[in-house]
Amino acid sequence: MSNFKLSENFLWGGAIAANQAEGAFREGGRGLSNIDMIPHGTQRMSVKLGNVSHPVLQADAYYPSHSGIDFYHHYKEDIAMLAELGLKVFRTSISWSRLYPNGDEEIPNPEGIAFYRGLFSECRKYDIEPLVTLCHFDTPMGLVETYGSWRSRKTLTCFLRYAETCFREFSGLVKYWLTFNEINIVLHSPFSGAGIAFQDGENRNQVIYQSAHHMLLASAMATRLAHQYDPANQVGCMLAGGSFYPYSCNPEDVWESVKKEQENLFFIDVQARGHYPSYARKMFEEKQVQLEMEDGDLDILKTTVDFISFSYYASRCVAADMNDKTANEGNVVRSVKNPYLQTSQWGWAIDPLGLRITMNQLYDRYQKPLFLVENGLGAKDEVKPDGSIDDDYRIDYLKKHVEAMKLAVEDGVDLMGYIVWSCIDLVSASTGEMSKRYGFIHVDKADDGSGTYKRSKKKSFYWYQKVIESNGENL
Ligand code: BGP
Repeated sequence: MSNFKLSENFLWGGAIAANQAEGAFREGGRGLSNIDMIPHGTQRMSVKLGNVSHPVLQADAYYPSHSGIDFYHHYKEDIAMLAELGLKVFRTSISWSRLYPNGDEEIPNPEGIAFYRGLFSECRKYDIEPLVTLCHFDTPMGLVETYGSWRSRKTLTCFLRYAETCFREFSGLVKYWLTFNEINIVLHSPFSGAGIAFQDGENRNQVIYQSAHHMLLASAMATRLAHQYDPANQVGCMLAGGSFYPYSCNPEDVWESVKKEQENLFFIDVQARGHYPSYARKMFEEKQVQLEMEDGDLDILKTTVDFISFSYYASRCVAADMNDKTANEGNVVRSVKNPYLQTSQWGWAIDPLGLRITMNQLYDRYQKPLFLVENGLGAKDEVKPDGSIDDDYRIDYLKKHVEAMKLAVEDGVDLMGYIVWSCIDLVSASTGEMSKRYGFIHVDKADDGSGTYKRSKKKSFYWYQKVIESNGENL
């Protein structure tokens, strides 16, 4: 156990995302987003991965994002509870289609702006700093259908209009921004990650990396705009983190882990360093990708982010021959089972030391402040007859990860803050379930959508309250 003390202005936080929490999918003038098209159940994966070329809403399917946890109507009550929890920072995202219902309008929807003004003002009322992601997996369906989402530069133009609206309208209320949540997830889950639905016969790598090029341009241009609007604005990129371990010390396995690490960090390399990495040429050649660029694109990419944010749930493990190993099921990033690690009920490896490793590696590579904006345990909770929830397993997971995080800071990593996913139960991004719960606050809603949406505090709520109060001393 470390005696090291975190700085007094360390940002302890909790996170949610619009698409998993707000619900009210057709209220306040909001348009449909890609996530609204992803059903719960057997069809989920094919839509999510982009294998359905033109997803449409089916009358007999259940779509968890349509109701979320109804944060849209509960936000005042929720923020009051988060203030009681002691949060210094609250991470959420803006639903793009609430501001631009189709995505390509000239003028934003005033009701959408009013909603987020209300939300961010509510945070400020309690001295909670909002950390806002512009695009947490949701892209307006209008842009998906009309332009093929990020494969078109038209989407980049629309995104910049949207980003500028956010910087203008929420100026003075928000100063910490993230451009794209887990930008590298576009490789693994293209439709949920970036609204990319494949058409027959396409070179999928070409589509993904061309779209990524547009997203990287969008991120750099939005960063520049944010700084122009207000020099106090700080903008980060966001990585689905977790180092890739080699399965063994066989150099073939080690080389595989180097390649996977590069593939994973490719996007952040551009956002943090301002240019395509040295390994990009060979990687594109192998994947038969030929990027279309316009004059000036490489200059645009030179605007880099202020900080590197990342999520950490688990480390990954890879081998040269993945086929003769047991796969680590349940995670969108392909990984083999690490024989040294236990897994969660959803098969995600539990590896607190992996957090220290990941943080050291990221900081060594980029030398920019890090911000851990998602860490937590998805688990089934039991509500006892008296209404209490004893989630000691969640406390145990978080305690070990906070300890590892503190050790990494002691190692010399510059870390702005630690944010738990999620402060309130919400819809799982991967499975669409409610029963994969992460929160300190329980929400009475089941996988089929039934429930009262009533909020109640779990045991972990009181634990995290003490952690924040003691600035990470009382674990
Ligand atoms: C990250 C996403 C979040 C969140 C989290 C937990 O990938 O940024 O949106 O959902 O993972 O994953 P899941 O909900 O699939 O358990």
